[in-house]
Amino acid sequence: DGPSVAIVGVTGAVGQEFLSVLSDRDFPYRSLKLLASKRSAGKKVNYENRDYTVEELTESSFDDVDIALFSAGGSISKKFGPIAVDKGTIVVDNSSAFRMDDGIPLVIPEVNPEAMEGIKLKSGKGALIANPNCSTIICLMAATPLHRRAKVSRMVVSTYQAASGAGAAAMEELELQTREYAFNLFSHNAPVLSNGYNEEEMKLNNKSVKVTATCIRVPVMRAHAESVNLQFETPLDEDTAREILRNAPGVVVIDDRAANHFPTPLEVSNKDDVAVGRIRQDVSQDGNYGLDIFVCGDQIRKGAALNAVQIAELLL
Ligand code: 11C
Repeated sequence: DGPSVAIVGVTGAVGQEFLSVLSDRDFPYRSLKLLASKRSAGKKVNYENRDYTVEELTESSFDDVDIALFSAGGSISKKFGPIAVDKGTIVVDNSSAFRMDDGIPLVIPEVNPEAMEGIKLKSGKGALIANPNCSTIICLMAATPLHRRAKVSRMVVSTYQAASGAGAAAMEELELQTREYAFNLFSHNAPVLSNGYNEEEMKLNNKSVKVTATCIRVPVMRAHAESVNLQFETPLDEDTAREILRNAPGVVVIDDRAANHFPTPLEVSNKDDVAVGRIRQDVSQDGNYGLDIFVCGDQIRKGAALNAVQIAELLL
């Protein structure tokens, strides 16, 4: 009969995608609660042939909720995440609110499912699990299988990010202002910090691998693209890397040099898999210690909703 599930922020771009992904993957649930701000409360939603009314998120929303998928922004997560946990709910949070907190697992199921050890449904104990930033998920889906073989010591990442990362309103704006956007791109809208990097670029940072990133917003609807330069501790040639990526779960290789066919944001939009191509030896590095790859992934799906639902599936 499955767990009782709540979606917090159901009217947003990721909230809506939670519903599609749960349905596509036949996620078993006993009951479903759709939560949003007061403004959206009362809206009717038909989902899997049942009528639901969106309810206002309040402190008593989590009585009898086993799993809550949150995507309503960091401040809502900070306030209501701990309230839900106190009620015994397992929260999968898509915001940046808890990602850097010690003791809160930050999980990509293909990368580190073991981080969730000890978190159990129906144990009576609530828990928080953080969903990583979308650019990070998409990058690591490709970089981790290579890291397992040859240990990445440094990464240079340049992103080309879709409007969806800035929410449903930004997607609408892109649609309305296509002429303006179509001939332009701009530095990511996240605040710029005193070191000159913006917050999105710093989110790609990690203690064990040196990372420098430049994040750019491009006039694309819902899939991010990333150029990633990898430096390895032990040699890795491009044919081996291609083979490793062909066998990596959640990854497809599109790397047809003869046809000049490589990953594009449009090709991965609404798809679950992250696509990798342009796999080549970095000629600026001696030996086989460097590779360049180009990665594309649907921002709302693997970058947000799908990853969160996969985390929830690990609990079943
Ligand atoms: C973007 N990656 O494309 C952001 C959106 O840390 O989860 C998601 C922000 C985050 O703008």
